[in-house]
Amino acid sequence: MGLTLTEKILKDHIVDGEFVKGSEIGLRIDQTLTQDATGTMAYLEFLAIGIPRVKTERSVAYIDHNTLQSGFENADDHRFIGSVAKKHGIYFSRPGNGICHQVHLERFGAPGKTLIGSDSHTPTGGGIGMIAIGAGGLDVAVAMGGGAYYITYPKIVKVNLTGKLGPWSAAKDVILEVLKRLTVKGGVGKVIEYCGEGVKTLSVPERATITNMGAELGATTSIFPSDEITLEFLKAQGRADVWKELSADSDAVYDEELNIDLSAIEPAAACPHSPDNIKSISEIGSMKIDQVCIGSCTNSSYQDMMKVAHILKGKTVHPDVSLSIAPGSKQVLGMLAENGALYDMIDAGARILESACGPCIGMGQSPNSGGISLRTFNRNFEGRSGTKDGQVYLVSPETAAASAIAGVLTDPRTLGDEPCIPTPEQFKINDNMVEPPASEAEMDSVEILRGPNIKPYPDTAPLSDAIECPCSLKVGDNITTDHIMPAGAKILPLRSNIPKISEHCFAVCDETFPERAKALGSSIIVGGANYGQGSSREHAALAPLYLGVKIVLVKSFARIHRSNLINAGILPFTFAKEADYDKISQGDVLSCDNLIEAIKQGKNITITNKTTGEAIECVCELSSRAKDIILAGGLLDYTREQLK
Ligand code: MIC
Ligand code: SF4
Repeated sequence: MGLTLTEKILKDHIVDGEFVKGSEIGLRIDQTLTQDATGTMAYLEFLAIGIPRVKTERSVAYIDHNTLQSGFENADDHRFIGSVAKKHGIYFSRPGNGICHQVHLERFGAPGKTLIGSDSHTPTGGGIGMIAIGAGGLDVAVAMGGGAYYITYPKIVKVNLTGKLGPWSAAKDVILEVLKRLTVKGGVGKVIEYCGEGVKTLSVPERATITNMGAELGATTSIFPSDEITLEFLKAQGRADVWKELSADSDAVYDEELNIDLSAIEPAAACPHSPDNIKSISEIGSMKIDQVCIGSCTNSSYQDMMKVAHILKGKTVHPDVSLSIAPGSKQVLGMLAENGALYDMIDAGARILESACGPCIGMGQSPNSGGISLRTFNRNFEGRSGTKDGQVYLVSPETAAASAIAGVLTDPRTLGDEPCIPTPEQFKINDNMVEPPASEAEMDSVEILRGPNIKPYPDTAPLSDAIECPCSLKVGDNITTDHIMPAGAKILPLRSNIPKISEHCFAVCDETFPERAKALGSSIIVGGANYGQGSSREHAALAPLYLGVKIVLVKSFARIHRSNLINAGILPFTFAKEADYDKISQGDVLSCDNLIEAIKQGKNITITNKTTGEAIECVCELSSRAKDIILAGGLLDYTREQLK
């Protein structure tokens, strides 16, 4: 029986566990990436593990999220990360060099390699045939130290692409179609593998847009084959040597299949407030808009920007619209400056932002009250833009630029002939903003620079045998990590200070939560389905840990957040019967005992609602490694024990 592409790469990298669907496998990790918003914590954890030099083939620390320096905090974090990188063998991509996923694709990624990154959009690397997975900072720290990264052996979904995109339909519209069909929960426990004749009609940046936003499906990752188009891209990046051809065997067996005819794809938008709330542009109609933001790791490639410049050339942004553009990397921005496309953008009235995440993570450009914002980004969760009642629509760069001129949502197919923008024969290569690490001989003399806002990892303790405490918060379905631990310009600078950032925990749902949880000392959170979707930020587990949360009991979890809870030593329980969700109200006192034995033996656990007297059966299925992590009080304690 033939193998899927995913299986081929996993087989090459498995170091622990059995190659059996649904079981846990440990993977050797070739490359890691971090960004600054998760990076400070990841490097504090790396230092706490105590390994002198990274053991990966390539580890890169990017500065791209917290680039708004309105106080000392972010600048201090950047210096800290830079100093750890220099000392411990990590390449350091300086602020200004670009968004981690875009730069990694351009300069470091390689087909057939494994990559984990402390950012949920790490699957962007699947655009060149990598198994690239988003993970918590602690998992990345362990992988930098040479430890395996553990995933559940995934189901593999074949997306069979046929045909060719019509004029002005974009890769973004393809992934929006996949989201429409599979929803934000549809990818959990799965790898999405793209195959079929349509693959060769898509350039690398187009493929990367699709794998990037596979994160919104909840998928473990997404991947494209590595073919002659991948080679052309890598050649143009001066990196043909890392190319190898990779594809699934013709008789590979998949768990699920989906067919997409590219020629039937229409320009579409994800409507507020979920990336799977998809409508076609014609269905929504010519809605008046207030803001357009172009950029982010989903849509900020050279080709995306050239299309935008072509649409803006000689025009003026509509007087009622604010247009901002953030090219994805220094390479992209530099090439636009050199060929004059940047002039066309500026001349049309675009506000050019630095090559960083910016508005995507609420770092500036929050829309006006109730404002309608079109964004080429990947997430439109409530409040993420920084404006609580902002209405964010996710669209392609083509739709965004056409609408910025018209002042209303506009189908780009009304623009006439589409320009042909091929992959450049040669990208402009200058890695002067990537600092190599110190040599082994020099590393001891590098000093780690720690600012006053950088506080240690919260205290942990081995699992207690009995827990009795109130439910401090009850929330519904599809709670995102942006609900649990919001980001944005005011809160992101606190990422290195868990006590401080925890004061904002669940601010989107209930501002009184942090104080209440702290006063209770220990408590339990109850939630609905797909709890913790979205970002990889382990702060969504560390802030609850700091606030005394012992158990999170929900209908179902998103993958990365569940791992982050386990890594933080918080018990991830699910209801054996979903209807039991109704048996708990906020404030009820919940109790369970004999936990250690139950966890060790993988038995269901009964929680008694002491307020109502009702019994609630809970499931806590853990691999044997996850059991040991939970019993030890979290991954940090577990790893330290292992190293002893
Ligand atoms: C995001 O897009 O939500 C982020 C900000 O990139 C996060 C990481 C973070 O919270 O720092 C992600 O996607 O993992
Ligand atoms: Fe940055 Fe936005 Fe991409 Fe997250 S999704 S890495 S915030 S650009």
